[in-house]
Amino acid sequence: MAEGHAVLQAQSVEDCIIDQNWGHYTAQDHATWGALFTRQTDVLQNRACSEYFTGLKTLGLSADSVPDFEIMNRNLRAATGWEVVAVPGLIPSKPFFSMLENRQFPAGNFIRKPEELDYLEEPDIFHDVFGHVPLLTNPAYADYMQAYGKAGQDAIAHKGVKFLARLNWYTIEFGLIRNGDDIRIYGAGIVSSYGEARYALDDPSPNHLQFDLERVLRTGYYIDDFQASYFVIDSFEKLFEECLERPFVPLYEEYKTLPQFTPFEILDSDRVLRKGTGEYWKTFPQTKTKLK
Ligand code: HBI
Ligand code: FE
Repeated sequence: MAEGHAVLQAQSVEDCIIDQNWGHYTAQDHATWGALFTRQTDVLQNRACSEYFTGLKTLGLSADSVPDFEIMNRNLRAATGWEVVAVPGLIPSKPFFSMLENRQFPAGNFIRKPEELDYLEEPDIFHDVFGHVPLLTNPAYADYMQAYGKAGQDAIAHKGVKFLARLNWYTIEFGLIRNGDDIRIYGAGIVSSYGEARYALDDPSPNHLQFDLERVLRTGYYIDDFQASYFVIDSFEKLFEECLERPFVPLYEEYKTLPQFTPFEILDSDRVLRKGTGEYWKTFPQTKTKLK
């Protein structure tokens, strides 16, 4: 997800894409991938949604080494026509959204250092590929991501990127989904985080609220700490119907004039699936960033 600072300034898609050059990864890089992969697949047991594990298998990812996009893309293209392309890091929103609209997912080409195992500012290949790509094998989620890219172009034209970034944050990055009677993780930011994968479901502190498009578009977020509230969708099909089968632009105009919400509050209009204790944010209000 984009909240880093070193954004490449290239505006065209071609100028953002680089060769992955799989041969450049060192033994340490492969070992870091393996350590993260092993730890995360273990902590995600009974926490990540079944669609995620299906995607991991379809892609053929393993702890053995950093994935080679050439090989991984054969499976991904066959599943939903998506492909992963390598980028040096965060890229401007315009080429980013264009890529998504063309079923191209930009993945950071670098992997974190062993001392950064638990948190890093900028999305690396582990966050992008382990976190985001498995669900791109799911047809409904793949459609959602492409429609999100398309909506991004309109958002740039109508100064609505702030709202769309919230939809990205509370679904693609930190979304929860029903799996039968259980609530499971699908957001890449949680899937790729050892701490948040446990906190989001096991810790009594966060609220679990039924996803609602207007509520999400009007709810800010902090980029540098765990969420105070998570939004739960019923399915990727329903997420797509609820969000992207209607024009967004009028919503931006309307919501700009209305009060925005914080992730701490619960509104009378909220469908509360689990009211949290809020304990985490009482004792650890460590956010150094402003509400987005
Ligand atoms: N660049 N590489 C990369 N990855 C992202 O997730 C990303 C980005 N640039 C912009 C961006 N995300 C945001 O503008 C959107 O998520 C709103
Ligand atoms: Fe991300």
